Amino acid sequence: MKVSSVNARWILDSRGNPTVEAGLQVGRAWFTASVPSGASTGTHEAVELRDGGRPFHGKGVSKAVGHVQALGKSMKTKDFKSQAELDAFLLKADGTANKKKIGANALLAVSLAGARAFAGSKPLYSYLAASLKRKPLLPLPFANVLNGGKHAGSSLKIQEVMVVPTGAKTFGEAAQMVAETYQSLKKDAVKKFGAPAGNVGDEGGIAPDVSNVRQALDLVWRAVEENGHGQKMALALDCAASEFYDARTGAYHVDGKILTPGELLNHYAELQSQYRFISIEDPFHEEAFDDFARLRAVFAGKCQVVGDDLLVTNPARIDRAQLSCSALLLKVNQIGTLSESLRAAQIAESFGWNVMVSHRSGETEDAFISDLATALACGQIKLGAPARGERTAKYNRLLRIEEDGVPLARFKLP
Ligand code: 2PG
Ligand code: MG
Repeated sequence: MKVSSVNARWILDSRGNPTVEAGLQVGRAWFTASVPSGASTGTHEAVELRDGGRPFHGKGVSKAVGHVQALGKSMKTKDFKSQAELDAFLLKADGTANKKKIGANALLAVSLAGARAFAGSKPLYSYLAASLKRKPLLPLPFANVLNGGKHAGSSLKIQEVMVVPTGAKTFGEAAQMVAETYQSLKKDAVKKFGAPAGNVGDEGGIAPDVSNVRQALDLVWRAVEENGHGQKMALALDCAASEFYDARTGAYHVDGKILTPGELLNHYAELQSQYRFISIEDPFHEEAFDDFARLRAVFAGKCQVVGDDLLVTNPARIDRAQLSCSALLLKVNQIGTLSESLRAAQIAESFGWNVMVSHRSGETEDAFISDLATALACGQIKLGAPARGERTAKYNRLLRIEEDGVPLARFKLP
């Protein structure tokens, strides 16, 4: 791949903050990609370079954009043979362990645009699947229909209540089940809590002012059943527990209680036996490898334990967590290049874990992750509610991929 020109710009993300978009020109065609941004970020994520100062309340990305332009100059003398070669070039240019020199946001924009350039006129998912020697498979959506934590202004500490259409035969059916559930949920919440309960959080899920996760789960499950989907849908949680952990006392402030790690584990076990959720993400704070491992043992054969802030898509942390998790949450911007993200997935799979590709709470219209999850054939994608353009872009891309005859994954516990 000979790059003849590189450009970069800031664009707005779904929260109204600037983010990086890069474009690579190969021959006459331009290939672009943009970068998402988290709110409940893990301490060990690669550095998202922000300008600081007054513009955009410190969140400007003009330095990162400048770095892409500078990278572009040195890329023009090269002929990249593979994604691995491109990403190795990017990593060398940065040279730091956490990408603080050039910024993971700058590197990722180039890395993802590069993947599109390598794919050329082929659909991105089929190019990526071929390069991974995998048969494409559409992922099951993990749809965050009720937002809490840092993504909402309610009292709910648990960040995400998701529905998973485990019984769907096609992605179209899966998306329909999610959309029907979402509409009922909104109606029910407004009826029960008043009009503001229908307002949505950062990921498009409703954000009623419920004070504990039981109320949230009851509300969501009722909407599932109203549509007759009770046999074909399951629940899932992202606790994002670092956000309600008090490092000073070692306790968790959640669901109106102050709990020790052991009490929190019992709380989760009780909830799981009642609501049968099949996936729980970040149940403890981001350094709690041992508490994760305890929960994983308790939930074996019942519910996957997903590491997000604990793992930050980082091969070294995944290695350390072999007994702590049973699934990896894969976020490309946590690590900063596509090649490292793929390596993270491969390590997770070598442990027998599941892999869930994920969006961020701050997103753009770029649906790269839909192609990535399909190419990895990992079977799971987390993509928010079936509402708001930056979320529906991912659903809609998967609906279009389905027209190529790609089958839908079935849920399997690790
Ligand atoms: C998460 C994500 C995405 P954020 O915690 O899993 O749902 O949120 O992007 O804010 O980290
Ligand atoms: Mg998370």
